[in-house]
Amino acid sequence: MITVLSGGGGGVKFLKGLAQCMDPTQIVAVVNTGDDFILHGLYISPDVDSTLYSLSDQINPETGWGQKDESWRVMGALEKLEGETWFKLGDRDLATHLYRTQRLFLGEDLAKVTSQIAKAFKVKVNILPMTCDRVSTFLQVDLDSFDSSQCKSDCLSFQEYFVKYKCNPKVTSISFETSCNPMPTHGIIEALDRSEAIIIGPSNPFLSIDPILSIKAIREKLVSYREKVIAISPIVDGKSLKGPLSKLLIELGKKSDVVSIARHLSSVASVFVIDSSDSSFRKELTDLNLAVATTNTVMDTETDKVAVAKFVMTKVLAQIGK
Ligand code: FO1
Repeated sequence: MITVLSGGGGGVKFLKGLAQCMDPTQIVAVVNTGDDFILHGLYISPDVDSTLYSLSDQINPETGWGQKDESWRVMGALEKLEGETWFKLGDRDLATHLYRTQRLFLGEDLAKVTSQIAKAFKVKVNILPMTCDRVSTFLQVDLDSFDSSQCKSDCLSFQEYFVKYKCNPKVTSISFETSCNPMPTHGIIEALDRSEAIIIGPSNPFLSIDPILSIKAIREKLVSYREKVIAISPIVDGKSLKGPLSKLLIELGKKSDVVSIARHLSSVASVFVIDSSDSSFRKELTDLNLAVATTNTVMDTETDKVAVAKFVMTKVLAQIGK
């Protein structure tokens, strides 16, 4: 069994490759829900949905989110009503949010609803939302750094920061808000115990992985299993391929390079997979008590995804004696 910690984007690409090079029923994906929010009264879980859609070949390849062959009639009608259309929900995608919201309303938890959607989409990987409790990512931002005339507060929800303000605000800090002591979804701790390796996918460590690690029981398990935790770098040649990671690193006072990412994850991971273009940082990474494996980590095509997964499952697992 292999457990992968993932957000949307790079983590999902890695999972797609992994599902093609091992028995997918032996993969557990622990997915970030810090981006979840309620809009139009609907519960939306973007990273869970990107994982479901990608593993069932339904993802929109152009955007990397939402479903392929989508239509936008509801958004068009909503625009006419001058409703909120900054977060685009396609007609087919809306069915997922309607279904999830209704099941949650009837008392089922997020994990159960996710497994029902996975079954309908014929996804064999076990997708577990990191928690069924609410944990929400918030970003403290500098209001002078962007057009904030419509902005009511300097504390933005993840989707306001990411989609509404297009990652333009300068971030000063990130927090994970919850009203309880969030518990890992049932099955996560057992999966971490039983897994040959735990892989931190190439997702944004601050926005996608940290929310998962904010759940005390998960972080503690990773620290105790550090020897079998492998992190894949989301940085290639000193930059993030997509998304605000590079900009965020600078805003948080760090350098945009693999060393900053490694430093951030070195308490929970012992092996770091980096792109060949960053191999000159090997010495700095080994000084952080990390074993380093180098390959091409860019996953543009299905072949690339499988190649990265195969590299991790053969060379890297051998490196940790599995
Ligand atoms: N991202 C955007 O940049 N613009 C959107 O309008 C948008 C809509 C959307 C709808 C459903 C969904 O599951 C994801 C959506 N995303 C959109 C992506 C989402 O904001 C991010 O991918 C994740 O939250 C970050 O991993």
